[in-house]
Amino acid sequence: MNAISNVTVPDIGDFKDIPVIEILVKAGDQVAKDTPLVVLESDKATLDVPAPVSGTIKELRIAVGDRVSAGSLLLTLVESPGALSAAAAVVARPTPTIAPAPVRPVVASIDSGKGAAGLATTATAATPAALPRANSTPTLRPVPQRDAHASPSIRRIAREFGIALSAVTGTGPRGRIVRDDLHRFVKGTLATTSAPASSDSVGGLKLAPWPQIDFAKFGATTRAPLSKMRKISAANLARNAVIIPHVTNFEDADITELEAFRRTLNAERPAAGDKITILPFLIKAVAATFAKYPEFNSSLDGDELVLKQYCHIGFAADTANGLMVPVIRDVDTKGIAHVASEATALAARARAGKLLPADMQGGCFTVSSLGGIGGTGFTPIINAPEVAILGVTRAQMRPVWSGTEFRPRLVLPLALAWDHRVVDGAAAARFLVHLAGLLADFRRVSL
Ligand code: CAO
Repeated sequence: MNAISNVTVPDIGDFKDIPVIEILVKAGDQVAKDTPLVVLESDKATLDVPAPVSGTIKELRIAVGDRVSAGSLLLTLVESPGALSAAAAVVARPTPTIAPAPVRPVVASIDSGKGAAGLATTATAATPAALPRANSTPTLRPVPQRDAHASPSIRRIAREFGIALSAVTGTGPRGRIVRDDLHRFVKGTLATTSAPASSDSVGGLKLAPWPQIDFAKFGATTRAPLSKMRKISAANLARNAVIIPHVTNFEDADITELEAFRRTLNAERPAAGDKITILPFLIKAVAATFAKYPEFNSSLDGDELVLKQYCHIGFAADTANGLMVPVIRDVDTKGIAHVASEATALAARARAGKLLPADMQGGCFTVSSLGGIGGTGFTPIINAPEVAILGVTRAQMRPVWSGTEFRPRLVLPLALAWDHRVVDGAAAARFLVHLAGLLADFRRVSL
């Protein structure tokens, strides 16, 4: 038969008749030695009463709000025959991890006299490895309340997880932060899918937690898991959107002549397995524009700008698994038909899920074309560490004023999103005007 211990308030010096502000366990919970059981609060400090021995909580003898002094009975506990590690112990409410409480032993406080209990009172309490032995001299060192109102165990968990308590809303008495508040905060932070681990890890920004909504309150819903690909691209896109100061410039390119040329080319090569679309012309025109504005073919690396002597251009491909960006290498050395066949092959492999990591690496710039689908404009997110991206939508015949008359022209809407840390608006406008000029008269690409 295992021994039953009465866990009482240890000798807490001058503190008398102080309230129980939180009970961290319930009957039936298994606790390891030093697991915090009850939190007391005096005028000067918040104090954890840890388990003096490992065991199972039998009966609680106090309630939140009760006032206690040294010797007051808090709960009864059935001692475990063997030592129960903190990791193995099941505590009342699931917490991310609960390490043994840092203990500053006070006095033996269980009637069975088989152990000693202590109070953890400071946010800087010793780690378990550094604890005094159970029979060492009892001490109690209350410290003044910090800005956030929380018990030592809450402070310790917050420290372990790098949670700034000032960011947590306390729902306990007088705004005290209790475990449920920490759980809610961690859940909310994890739910911000954009944040890799915590909101603080995104460039030091303190983002508000993602809204927790019970959608079922508003109507029927179903749930579908995100594909692995979508999760990866979501994290990258969110990082890029948050960190890069994006600006987007717009321009229209008159591609009437280019479209005629494209049709001629396709008519000349009926046996070719792939059709030449506008995409390879866009990719070649970007490569030619790099020659004039090399800062667009660069990447930020700390305080330095890496200017690339190569020209690898990626294009966004819409696949069933989400967006992928295969890269065509050395675009500046390849002809239109070559770029077109590589784009067709890469897009097919992307849709078949057969791209290799190397197919998506080394890009200098991305072209994102929604022209095959429609739309009049959009502002794409830069594919870091590139410094700009071109968004293209559907070309349309429009009446364009020539100076003497309106003429029907095929107009291609372009949007250039660029990183304002690297380039300025004037440079971006020049880049885009030059690009549009090349598309209007493609012969100039070879100049
Ligand atoms: N204006 C008018 N027509 C266009 C056009 C444009 N800007 N772009 C393409 N078209 C036409 C093509 O010429 C083709 O017409 P035909 O069949 O009559 O020849 C048709 O639209 C379909 O083209 P496509 O989309 O299959 O081929 P593409 O080379 O233009 O694009 C690819 C290939 C892989 C870029 C495209 O299929 C794709 O996946 N686009 C989506 C990219 C995306 O999702 N971007 C958003 C990301 S958010 O930044």
